[in-house]
Amino acid sequence: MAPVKVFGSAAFTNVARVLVCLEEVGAEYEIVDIDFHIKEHKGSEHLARNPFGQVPAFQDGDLILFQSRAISRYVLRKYKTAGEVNLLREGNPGESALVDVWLDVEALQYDPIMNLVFVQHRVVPALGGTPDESVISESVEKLRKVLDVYEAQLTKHRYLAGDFVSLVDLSHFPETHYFMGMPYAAVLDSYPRVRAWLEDLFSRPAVKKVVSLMAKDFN
Ligand SMILES: N[C@@H](CCC(=O)N[C@@H](CS)C(=O)NCC(=O)O)C(=O)O
Repeated sequence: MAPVKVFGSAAFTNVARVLVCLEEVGAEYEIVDIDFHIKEHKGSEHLARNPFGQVPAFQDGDLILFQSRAISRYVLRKYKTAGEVNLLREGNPGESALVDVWLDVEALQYDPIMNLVFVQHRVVPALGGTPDESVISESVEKLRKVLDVYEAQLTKHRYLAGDFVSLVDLSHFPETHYFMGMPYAAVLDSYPRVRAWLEDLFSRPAVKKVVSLMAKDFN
């Protein structure tokens, strides 16, 4: 069977989210780079895969998908029987609902804040601009409020959705990986449970593998 294809390089956080799921389940996959310098992501071939002209896109035979969290769910469902991995907790309606809840928290509360900081700290200077420090400090304040909630949840449970690792935890790693390399990462020191959770997350072989792919692509 031909390996599934992921369109977009690992350095993009939304691509890395899909890759870590593929690594967790041990699926064979091929990364197809999309050249942003020549605006390949806005070309008709890529728009047929992702009508918003973004990465990732994903192909499994005739099936084409976009939206990293939807692709991640597909990957985890498709390969669920291949091993012990049960990162969606399907089969247990309560646990899988908690995975949905906390995945929404990641997508709607955590990720937008992290993305604002990333854009100001890394993207704006790379494009020759000056980061807007007020956007960064407002974002870090908002992040503290989210981390207060995470710290409370991780005091009750080992992982965000409960006492089981899930897509929720994995989904946090790409933006957090970049954030941890920034000066603002010191904010995490006020949250010992969050720190311990991140240590656990970043010790996973699948996460380590994708971190190495991200570093290769970023330079
Ligand atoms: N919600 C989408 C977001 C995808 C997204 O924002 N991708 C970025 C790269 S991480 C992108 O392609 N940006 C280029 C653009 O928006 O033109 C997902 O989860 O896949």
